[in-house]
Amino acid sequence: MKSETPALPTKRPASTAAFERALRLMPGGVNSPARAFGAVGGSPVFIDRADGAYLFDLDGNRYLDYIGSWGPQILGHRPPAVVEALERALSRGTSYGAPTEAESELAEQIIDAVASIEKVRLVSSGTEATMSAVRLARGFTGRDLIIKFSGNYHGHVDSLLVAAGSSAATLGAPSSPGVTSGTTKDTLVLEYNDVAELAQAFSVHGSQIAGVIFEPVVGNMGVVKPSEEFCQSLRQLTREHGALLICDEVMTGFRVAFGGAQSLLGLEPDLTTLGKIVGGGLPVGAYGGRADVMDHILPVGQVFQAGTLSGNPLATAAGCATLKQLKETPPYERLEKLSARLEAGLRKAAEAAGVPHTLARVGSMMTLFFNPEPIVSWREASQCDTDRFARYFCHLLDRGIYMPCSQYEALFVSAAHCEDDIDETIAAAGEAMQTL
Ligand code: KE4
Repeated sequence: MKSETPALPTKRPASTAAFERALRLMPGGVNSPARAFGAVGGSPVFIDRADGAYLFDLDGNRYLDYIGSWGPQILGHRPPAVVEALERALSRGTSYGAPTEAESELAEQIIDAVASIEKVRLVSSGTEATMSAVRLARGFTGRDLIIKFSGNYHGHVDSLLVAAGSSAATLGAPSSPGVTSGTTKDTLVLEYNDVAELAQAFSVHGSQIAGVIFEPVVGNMGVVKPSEEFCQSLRQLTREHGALLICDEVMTGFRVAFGGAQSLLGLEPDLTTLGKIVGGGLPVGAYGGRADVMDHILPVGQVFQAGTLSGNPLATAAGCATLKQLKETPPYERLEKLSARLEAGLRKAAEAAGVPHTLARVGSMMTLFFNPEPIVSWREASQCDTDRFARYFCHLLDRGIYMPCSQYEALFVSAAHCEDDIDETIAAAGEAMQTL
């Protein structure tokens, strides 16, 4: 139901004061650089609470939320079923360091949803999931080389923090200091969608490649879709050379479809990594895939991975409730309608203002690029007009529309958004475009 149109947010004195305090305590005043507003300027908005499609800051301003916690909140904030599940779990305790049925429940839901996953291990973040999957690929194959792609972000894993996307690209640290050459010598970085380069890499290094990790729909250089030929080559070349194909679905899992991007692409990877939605807004990551590969993980096999809070009772309760709701009342058709409406409106707004742009969307994740070229890899994504993006972002924020604060991120529509919210966003974007 549409609430009253928010008054334009005044300046955000309470957030500004909170940021000044945070700056004295934490690097950049944040616990993840993606939140630092580094690419858009000004002080980050400090959130007091959230509900449905909305965020509310310390100054009481209301924002339509298109970050959704960077993906997890596909149902919107505080969905009743998730809140109730958390309250029930909390009444029984918070963490035991011993197995619980909830972990088996969540594992079963993941295995049921993602056809290529026969066994799964729960961890506490997407980074842990990708780090573990890469270690497993190396342990299973006995090989060292891992291929990743520029602009793909797989969390802050040392060996994968090379030409990384998301906030690493946003803040100019795609290859981070502190990651040694010894760590990254076994990481080959190729261009996304470049089939010839991929084939060349396998012709030269094929017998040393443990695995290829990629985003099956990229969210971390903005949204970039894989070509059909690229997907086919990834699967064929890895299979031919005995390397594992790792689909990093931390963002796309349960987002673009209940079975993830792989279900849309008709792809059967050897391993899949998950996060975000699978925890319903609480810390859950997961990696899973072929049972013969997963059984190389300790204590069955010899590849080590562990975690104090892996499968945490509160986090698994939120994850189980979220996946249960996504399965029983799938929001995907509604998300497609709302997202298509938003896409059409943003395109029209940019065209009306004569702003050079392209827009890429898969389901309820999309990116408006301030670049007229079709974006198929980091080569094009890195040429976007990020200054223009920053002005666009700030204009929308001042009108109560909270977009991801980087050109190299996806926006997310949630099941809590309604047509009026979309139309309000389009109107504000139309205004913003005229000022760019
Ligand atoms: P986390 O460790 O942040 O849970 O997951 C890392 C990760 C792995 N793989 C993919 C495809 C991802 O998108 C991510 C994390 N995504 C970013 C946003 N693009 C998280 C936001 C942040 O870093 O604060």
